[in-house]
Amino acid sequence: MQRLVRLAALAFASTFATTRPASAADSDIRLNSLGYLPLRAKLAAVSAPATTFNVLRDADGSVVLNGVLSGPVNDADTGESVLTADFSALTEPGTYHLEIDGVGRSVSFPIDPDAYRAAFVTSMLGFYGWRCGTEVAFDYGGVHFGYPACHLQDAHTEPLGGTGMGDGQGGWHDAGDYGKYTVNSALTAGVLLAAWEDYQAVLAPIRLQIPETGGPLPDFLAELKWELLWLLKMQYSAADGRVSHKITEASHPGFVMPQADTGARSFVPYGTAATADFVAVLAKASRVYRPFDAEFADRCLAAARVSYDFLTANPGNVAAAETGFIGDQYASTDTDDRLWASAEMWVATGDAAALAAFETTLRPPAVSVDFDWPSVANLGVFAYLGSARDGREPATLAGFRSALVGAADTLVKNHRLGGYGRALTNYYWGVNGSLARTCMVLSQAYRVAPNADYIDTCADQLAFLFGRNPFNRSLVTGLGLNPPLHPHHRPSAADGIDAPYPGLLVGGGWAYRQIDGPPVIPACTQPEGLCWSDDQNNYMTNEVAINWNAALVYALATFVGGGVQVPTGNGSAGAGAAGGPAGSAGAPSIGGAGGNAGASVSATGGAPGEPSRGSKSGCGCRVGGSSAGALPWLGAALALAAALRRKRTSGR
Ligand SMILES: [Ca+2]
Ligand SMILES: [Zn+2]
Repeated sequence: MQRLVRLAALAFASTFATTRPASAADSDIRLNSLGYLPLRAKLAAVSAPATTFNVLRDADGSVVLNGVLSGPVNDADTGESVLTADFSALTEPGTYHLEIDGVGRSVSFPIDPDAYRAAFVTSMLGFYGWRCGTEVAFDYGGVHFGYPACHLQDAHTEPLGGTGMGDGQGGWHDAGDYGKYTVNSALTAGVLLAAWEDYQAVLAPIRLQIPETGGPLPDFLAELKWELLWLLKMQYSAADGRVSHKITEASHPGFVMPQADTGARSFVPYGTAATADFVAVLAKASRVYRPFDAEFADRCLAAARVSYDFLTANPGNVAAAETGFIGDQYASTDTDDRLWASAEMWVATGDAAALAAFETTLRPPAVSVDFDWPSVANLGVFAYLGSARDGREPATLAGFRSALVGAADTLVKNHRLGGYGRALTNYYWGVNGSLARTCMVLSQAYRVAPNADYIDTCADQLAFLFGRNPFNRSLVTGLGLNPPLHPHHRPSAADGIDAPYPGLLVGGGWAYRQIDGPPVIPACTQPEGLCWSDDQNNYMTNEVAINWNAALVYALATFVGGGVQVPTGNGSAGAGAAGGPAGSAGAPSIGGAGGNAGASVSATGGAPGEPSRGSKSGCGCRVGGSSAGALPWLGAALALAAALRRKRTSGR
């Protein structure tokens, strides 16, 4: 009975999946519905008893690989007993599905050297669909989306001590709401700029469905410039480096289209975290845009310098005064933000004082496996490590390199613990974005120590987000198998179109408290890994946000064009892949030594300094490496900030 109900639901919902049709499939076989890259690990989760699996070619029904399921793992996050099918040895491009005696068949999936390009393009379209202050119009899946220019009233300057309106038009809406927040905007743009720095060779020629396509900038940078131009407007003036914390109304509007949201919006006073993030991202932008647009690069760097000078002259943390507005939105103490700013100013200019500020404030290990807007020090470390400049203190440089590799090793270890390959062992608001963001740590670590496990672990985070998860669903609108239909996103709800805006990653499950407001959603009482619902009112698990999408874009960019051309290593899951009659020629040997999927799962987490499994408080972001207590203030700040993030959206 349960099986029939689930199949019926799947058949209904799969009609909305646009990447390819999902044929009849058993929901107990969960895999990356976007497909797999020939050289990367290929794992599926099986949540029903079985012993062996077959991989069949769709075209002729032939068995191309068979293997023994590994496990089971008692997955503490879901309460499920989960087996793993490892078919990494299958590298021949084609369309396939799994069949498992006593369980059924999976959806069909491609093995394709460029399996994630379309998802990358659609995830960038998600940003276009967030644009503010301009007409938005695009087509996706045969549906037209869009709205006329919104929030042209941005914004009142009285909270800054001005009179009347200043120019705060443009940028992207932040999430499911229409606010524009400097701290989150800068983190988002910083991650996207990093994607460009790391993968520009493959991203540069990609055309996006935006008005600027074909112009002087690569489309990726054109979309991002829309946000950077808005950020520049958040600085008080060219002579006053303080940076406004946000533009919002006094409270969130209802579920209306953006052009119908005509309440008074204001610049909210500066905070030093917002000011430092502004410095960091504009210094970074000055480097990235210089080859294409020197005038814009100069403008970014000049603005960054004015605000950096303000910060060095005013070393104390100043929280934005949000009196009269929703309080504590993206509130974050500024230590990590100043670190990021110092690192980027040094990389952009060679400023020795900025380098000294970074090296004397942040000491190794201090690389987090898990970071988001409350904790941007990692971005400073990545900028520091990635620079070609001379002058770094050798022991500090070596220490950060070692810490970065240690953090990546922790992520690899984590992703082998549970049944679904998550590299993080904890849950909190927006953790889907953090799963994708682990790809930044893994990719940076790969540059220091080229270990194929790092790239495979990143790929497995995408697998989770696109179907190798307990829901057997894609968690990104408009993409993959049975994607979310009801995100907490005002335009998706108010536009009268059934399909939601595409390319948006939902926040994901965690043990949320009761959600106030009609209708009340009670606290989730299931295992935490199951606490997501595709419910517009469940903003704690089903909202969308620019910082999560930026992480998704980075993760997908890692594999556009196939990514690094190294084969997956041994021992990724321990499946006893039998020699398939076809498709496995030339594949690296797998299985045997080093199997991990059957390893015992600790319910309490690993060594000090690693995330504790099942943490239910705060962001759960911990400092990686060998010294757990290196930065006690950072953990406290992250927990506090994550708690405030909850406050940010409560009472909607
Ligand atoms: Ca901070
Ligand atoms: Zn708007």
